[in-house]
Amino acid sequence: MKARIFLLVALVAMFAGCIHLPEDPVVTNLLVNPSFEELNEAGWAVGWKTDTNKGTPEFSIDQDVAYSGRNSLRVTTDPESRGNVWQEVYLEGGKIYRFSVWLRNDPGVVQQVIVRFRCWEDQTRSRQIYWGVEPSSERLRAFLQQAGTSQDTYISNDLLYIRGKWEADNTEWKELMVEFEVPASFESVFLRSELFVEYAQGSVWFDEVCIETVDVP
Ligand SMILES: [Ca+2]
Repeated sequence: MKARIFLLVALVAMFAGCIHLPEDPVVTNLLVNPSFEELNEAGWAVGWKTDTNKGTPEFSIDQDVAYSGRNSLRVTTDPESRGNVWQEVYLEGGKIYRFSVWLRNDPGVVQQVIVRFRCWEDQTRSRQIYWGVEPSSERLRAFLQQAGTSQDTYISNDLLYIRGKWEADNTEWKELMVEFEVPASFESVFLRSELFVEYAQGSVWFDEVCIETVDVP
């Protein structure tokens, strides 16, 4: 009997040990409120900010449309309007990151959906850090070759962009994604990810935005 109890205790201890193995794969999203589920008293998503670049874009949380959870972010514009919703995070040097977002748009309209990435040395934004495609100690390196045909990934004026490439209906959820490397020459950098909708007639919904580290091969 004692031996059985000992065996049982040993098995429980082993099992408990397995549960807490540190190498369990866990996706750690650096963004706050990435699925737009947490709302403030005004009904806006905690952690996200907006910029109106031109005209009168409308920003709201849609509690009837979602890729995951119950809510999504909705941006409604017209051909004269341009705006973006953004959030900032610190990234560590010597690591590769993946940004991804799910989106869909109104049927019957041509959409202009863009994600722009801007980076600074720190939160004071005293020195901007630019993007390139070659390994460099002074620039973030973007990996522009992406699987799938529903996006263009490019660098313009030293900034990184992903653009939805479709021009017809996109009532199904699609994913935009890009990976990039922060060189080890930086201890850390401060990144702003901006979800743009510009000069489109209608609405675009965003959900499940993610910035996570990718294992270096
Ligand atoms: Ca959601």
